Amino acid sequence: AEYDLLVLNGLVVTHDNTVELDIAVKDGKIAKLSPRGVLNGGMAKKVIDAEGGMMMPGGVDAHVHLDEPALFGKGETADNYETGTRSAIAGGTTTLITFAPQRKTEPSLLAALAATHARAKGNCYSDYSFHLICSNAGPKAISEFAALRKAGVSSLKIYMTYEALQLKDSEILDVLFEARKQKIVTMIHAENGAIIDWTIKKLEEKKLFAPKYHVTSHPPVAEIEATYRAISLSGFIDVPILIVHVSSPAAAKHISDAQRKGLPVYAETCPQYLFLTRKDLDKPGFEGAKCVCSPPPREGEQDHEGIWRGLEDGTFTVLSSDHCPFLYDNTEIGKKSVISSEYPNGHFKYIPNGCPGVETRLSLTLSANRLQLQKFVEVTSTNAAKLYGLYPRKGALISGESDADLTIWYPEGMKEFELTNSMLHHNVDYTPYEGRTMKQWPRYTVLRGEVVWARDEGGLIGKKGYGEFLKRDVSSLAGCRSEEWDVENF
Ligand code: DUC
Ligand code: ZN
Ligand code: ZN
Ligand code: ZN
Repeated sequence: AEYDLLVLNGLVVTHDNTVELDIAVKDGKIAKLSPRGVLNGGMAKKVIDAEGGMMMPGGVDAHVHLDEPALFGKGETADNYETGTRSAIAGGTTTLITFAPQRKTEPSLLAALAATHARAKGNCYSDYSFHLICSNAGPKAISEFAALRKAGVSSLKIYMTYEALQLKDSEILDVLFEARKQKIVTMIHAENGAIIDWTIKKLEEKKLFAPKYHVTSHPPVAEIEATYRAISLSGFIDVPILIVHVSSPAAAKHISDAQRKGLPVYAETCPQYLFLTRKDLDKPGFEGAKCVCSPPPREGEQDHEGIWRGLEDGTFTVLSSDHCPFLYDNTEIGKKSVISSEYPNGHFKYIPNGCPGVETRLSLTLSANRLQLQKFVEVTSTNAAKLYGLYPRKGALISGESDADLTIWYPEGMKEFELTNSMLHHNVDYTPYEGRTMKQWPRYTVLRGEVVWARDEGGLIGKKGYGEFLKRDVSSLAGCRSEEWDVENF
């Protein structure tokens, strides 16, 4: 046969177009996009009839934690590379960029990269790539940025909070200065660690320990101040940054102001900041622990509205999951470790920070029916590929250039259903979105021409180990404003 796969009768939606086309796939690549009637079933080994459903470039989730140690206490994330990438493809996401964590006691970033490769290799259902988490920004780490680029890593994450990870402002400048030279995008967790620690002490003095006080202990000002400081430091060096997991509309305002001034400041938000609020943490007993993440869900609808607007108006470049899964009912790190005779209902500060969401990111957002479809593709796939140097191999459907990664949705009129954790493919004992009404779910996921998810025909049919490591190039979105930077000029 001329082609390996044809997908017929679908509505192709990319970040810049919505058009009825048929798709032909050959050797794992998009070979042709044709008007109806040109391609026919006889021309390929396999045919999918999309029956009018939307076909989009496979989801790219650029913020996922797999097989990582917890940030405080004992234990690690519930998902490893096998279960996390399995969950991704069942939710329509074909590429993950996960984190390779460097510990403070480990001076080398390359060592952290090698260790992460060993955890991922042969275990992945989806394609994958890594951001390095830099928590020890000493001379050794800084000297390795050039080698990271050669190894296909063009982004780093740094933290302004958490004792185990936090960098001082001078260390942040060291990172940004070398990132500028090596054309690396720096992702920043922008929360003021001192404000958080101080607030935790005040809550403890009043014996307020319930899960909902996690929200109180991470006030908007911690996020707003750190966001403005991160923008200031990156503006000083003139280097692109991305503020990760923005939850506060007031922090988003600092970001859009910086963008209006022409600074290369990018931002990310996540479904938890569109769908969860403090109320989700304010439940009887320990239940609220299921929605503890940092930054926390904010107060209410007006916050959600501000974040949706930021997606619509381009303040947010990407919508990632920040999938950071921990078991609820677990003795090492979950409920049983947090509840004690001293804290019979637990203590919020010992709850690991993070929610699962790699599988629900696309469906929840699409089901909300709020974003224009092309904008949805842009923020859930295309922009992540562009920002992190994977475009147009990923995030696009360009013949001869893009991998044949597709998320194919049900045609109009799919029966709504209630989400339950038992439907999901992660290794977590809950979803924060239990019981939500879903209006869509991927019917098929295709990765490099192979059908890896067919909801009505076997479900998960991809193979562990099929996922490949993706070497990334420089960002095609983000760059410095001027070629030269000299400390004398500032
Ligand atoms: N930061 C993340 O990126 N994920 C989960 C917890 C956190 O603080
Ligand atoms: Zn973070
Ligand atoms: Zn809402
Ligand atoms: Zn994260």
